[in-house]
Amino acid sequence: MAFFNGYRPQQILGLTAASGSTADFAYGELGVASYAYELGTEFFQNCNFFESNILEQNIASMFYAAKVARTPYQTPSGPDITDIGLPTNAVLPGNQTINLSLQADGTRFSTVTDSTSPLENPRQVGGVNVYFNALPWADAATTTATADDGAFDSTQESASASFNISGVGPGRYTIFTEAVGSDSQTGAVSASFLHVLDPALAGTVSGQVLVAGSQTGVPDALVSAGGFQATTDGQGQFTLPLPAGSHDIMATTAEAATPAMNITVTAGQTQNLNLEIPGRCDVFMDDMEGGTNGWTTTGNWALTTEQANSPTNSWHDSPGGNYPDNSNTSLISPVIDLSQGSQARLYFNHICDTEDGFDFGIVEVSTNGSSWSEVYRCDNQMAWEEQRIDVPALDGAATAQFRFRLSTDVTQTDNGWFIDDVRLNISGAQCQPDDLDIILQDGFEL
Ligand SMILES: [Ca+2]
Ligand SMILES: [Ca+2]
Ligand SMILES: [Ca+2]
Ligand SMILES: [Ca+2]
Repeated sequence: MAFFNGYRPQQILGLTAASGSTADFAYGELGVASYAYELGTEFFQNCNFFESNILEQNIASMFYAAKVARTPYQTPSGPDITDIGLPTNAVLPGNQTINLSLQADGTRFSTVTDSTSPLENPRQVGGVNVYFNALPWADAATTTATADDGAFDSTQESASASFNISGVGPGRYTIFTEAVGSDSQTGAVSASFLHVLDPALAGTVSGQVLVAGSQTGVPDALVSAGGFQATTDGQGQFTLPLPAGSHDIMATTAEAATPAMNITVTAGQTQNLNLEIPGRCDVFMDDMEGGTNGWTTTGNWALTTEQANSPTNSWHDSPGGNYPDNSNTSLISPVIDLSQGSQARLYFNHICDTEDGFDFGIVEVSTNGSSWSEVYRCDNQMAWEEQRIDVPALDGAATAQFRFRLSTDVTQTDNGWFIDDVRLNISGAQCQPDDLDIILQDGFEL
């Protein structure tokens, strides 16, 4: 569970003695394995901060806790299935093969209880099993996957499995899959739906996902309508059977999304649909090597060569020493026009060398230069790291700004906050297809 949120796993006594808690009751009276997540940075957390930071950091861990609840002391040491690839989760009935591509990962298990040390004790993946519409422990028929590189002999493996659905009638089915360690310990069960549609009541949408304004197909894009979805192939092509009727269809990549509204699907017919994905572009970018570049500051913020992510400069709140107590100083971005921008996202690299739990680096955004909303905070982070923060509050803002504010308490100081390689990245009409900086998805650049 700690793999997902980076929190430190420990007995509750390691933090504070708390007898009579719900953990005591659940374990003592009911024998239920019991955990508490100590969430957040304050007892009364700001709701926006909770939703944009704490929830995002923890939801995957909580899903995992639910997935291993049946055998919580055993299952987590087995390898996990990290991806179930299905070309489409909706098909028409018939004698056909369903192909799955699966990723298994044994590196998430660790006995390290110190959140800053590397994980250790990875588990070797010994196999991957697939079960059609039955849980593994329900005497289900097993389909054994094969390792894509020929052998299950390492801690991370790609595997493929296929099974035939001849004779399977219309309905919604569940494909369960689990990885097995080389020590025979099975990991958490993961699942995906397979919809077998009634051919008398279903049609098909088929087409291509393209980079806007081009003929370039987008591979591995998700095309979805409600719970029905297909993934594009290497040329951006997809085929998605859907129930007859009107559908809002969405094409999504890691970086952008585009809808096609009110598409009518007619039973027994195939309809062509191409979807154009808008590009993304940087509207602001600074590696701190070209002077102040429109930034303004309060307090002692200055360009420094003490530390840098890109050689040789970064911004720093307190050059030449530690920050003072009771600091409240900011590095403020220039005003940026995002009136035609959407899905705004802020990237920056930083060292946040502050007193753990008491002094904070805080990122805030504003659309008017006077009221600011917190979107991120850090403390006690001693090495350079890149942060990516979705900042939807800036979408469409004609006068968008963000700032890095150092806030410290009454005692104990540290070196402070270093900021480098900042960029503000958006989607939407502001990014024209002929823009040289369009980035469609990681590793795919025009
Ligand atoms: Ca292998
Ligand atoms: Ca730099
Ligand atoms: Ca302090
Ligand atoms: Ca300093």
